[in-house]
Amino acid sequence: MDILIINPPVRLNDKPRHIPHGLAIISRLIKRHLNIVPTFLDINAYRYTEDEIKKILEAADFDIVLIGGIASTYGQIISLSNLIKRVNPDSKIIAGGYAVMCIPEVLLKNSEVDIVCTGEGEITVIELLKALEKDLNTNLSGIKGICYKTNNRKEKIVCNPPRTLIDNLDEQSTLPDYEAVPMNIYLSNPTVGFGKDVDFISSRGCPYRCTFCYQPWGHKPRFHSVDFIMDCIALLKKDYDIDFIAFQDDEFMANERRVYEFCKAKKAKFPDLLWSCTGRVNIVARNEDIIVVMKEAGCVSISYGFESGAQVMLNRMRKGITVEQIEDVISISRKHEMPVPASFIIGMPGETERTCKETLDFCLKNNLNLDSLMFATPYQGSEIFYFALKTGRIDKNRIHDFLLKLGDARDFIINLTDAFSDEELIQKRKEMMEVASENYKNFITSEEIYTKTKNLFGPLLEKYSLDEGDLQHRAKHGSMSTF
Ligand code: B12
Ligand code: SF4
Repeated sequence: MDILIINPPVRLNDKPRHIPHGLAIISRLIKRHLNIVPTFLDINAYRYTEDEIKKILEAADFDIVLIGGIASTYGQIISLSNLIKRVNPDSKIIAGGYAVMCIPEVLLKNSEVDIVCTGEGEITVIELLKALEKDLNTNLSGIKGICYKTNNRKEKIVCNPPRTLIDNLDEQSTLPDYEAVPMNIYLSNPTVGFGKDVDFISSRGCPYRCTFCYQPWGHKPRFHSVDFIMDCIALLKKDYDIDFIAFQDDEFMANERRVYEFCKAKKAKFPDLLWSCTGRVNIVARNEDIIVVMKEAGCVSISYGFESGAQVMLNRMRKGITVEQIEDVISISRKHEMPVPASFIIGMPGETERTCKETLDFCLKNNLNLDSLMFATPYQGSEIFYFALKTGRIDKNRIHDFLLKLGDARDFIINLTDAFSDEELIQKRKEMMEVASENYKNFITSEEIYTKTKNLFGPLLEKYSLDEGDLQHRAKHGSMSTF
């Protein structure tokens, strides 16, 4: 059985920076459990043209194609699946990942995809492939966690019961198949750090319930053990000589005890490796010690979602933090010379002129720029997605058309407020960003930013330089320059 795994492009206006973890995990498991070496077509890394993709598809007659990605890859999954069926009409296309798992029927009705994985892939994909290996048209009714077309008909879609989440990530999942993806490309385009910077996911799920966030992995986070993470770092050091590891977990700090354990082990085993992670305001605000320990263990950046400077908006988003806690985190970070990479959201339901002013005033008071001010975007599966459906902002009969528009949250696609017109909201964001940026420039000079960055990154800063694309990426997404 010939299997093709496709990683569709993400953020075409930027370089490829992020390993496709989900697909690479699946690749390793296929090798392990089916003894098949799948072909990995990383369109995101290589940015192939349609003609090139067509030639690759024509050169081999794949039986199974696996494709998946984050929210904004919905349109790519559809156009690629149409192309695959034109070239290999008998192949079976299986899709998964955030883009499709919560809207399987919409995808199946509007594309050539045959089967959608509606949850974690580890167990489902292997069971499914074992069944299809015997017969591509086998009966799939016994396989949990999938929706599929019966008799290749879009109007005959069946959804089997969901699969429960795996409970032991170390045992039931695995590290990504680094050999399958072009690590040279990913490692030469850093996300947060300098040098050979790799991203890593060490847990799944998040205890919080922010209304703009899709959280299919539950509110009881599951963690890889510290031993597992250390083994992975050892492998990444040995095989790729990495300089930096960026933890992209939903909430890396969800278990503070694990953070301490990780810092201890990391400091002892890989003292020179620098790292960054996701964090949460309420945790750092009440536990200053954790930032000290993390910094001592080589952490150079904790990224936070501040989201708003208006308490009423934080409450509406169910963010579970206060404006005072955010201020505490800013002063704690500055005290310990850590950057403050924070992102904000404009245009959540209930946003008004007044709440925007409160956010801007908050940034001016606390000397923050607003480089990462995102439009509230109802990505599939989030609570605001269902709000947009309920209020008719997304037509329930045209969900597919809406999903095709999804991209970066810097691009306006929908208005969830009652107080602003579309144009007013776009203009408001622009004004807020400009005023905050002017103020920030008066607060800190670029020389001071360089000195602070150098204190954190040490020799790495001299060993590697960032090109214009990296600097722009950092200013937009990493905010490493916000001290
Ligand atoms: C890294 C990351 C990115 C990277 C890109 C990653 C990539 N290579 O594609 C970058 C930084 C570019 C990014 C950007 C954005 N991201 Co992002 N990102 C993530 C992050 C942190 C990790 C993704 C990941 O690797 N997860 C780990 C793997 C193991 O999980 P997985 O991919 O889901 O895979 C499992 C299953 O889904 C399944 N599976 C996956 N693929 C397939 C395929 C098949 C065939 C099958 C059968 C199964 C299967 O099996 C896997 C193992 O169980 C997640 C949050 C998180 N911690 O997961 C957010 C997340 C995916 N991003 C999200 C969003 C909203 C965005 C943005 C739109 C935000 C923005 N500010 O603009 C942008 C999109 C930009 C653009 N223009 O496209 C949301 C998506 C919500 C949604 N409804 O889809 C998430 C979930 C964060 C959140 N909780 O809100 N992101
Ligand atoms: S935004 Fe962050 S803290 Fe909120 S639910 Fe999502 S992962 Fe958790």
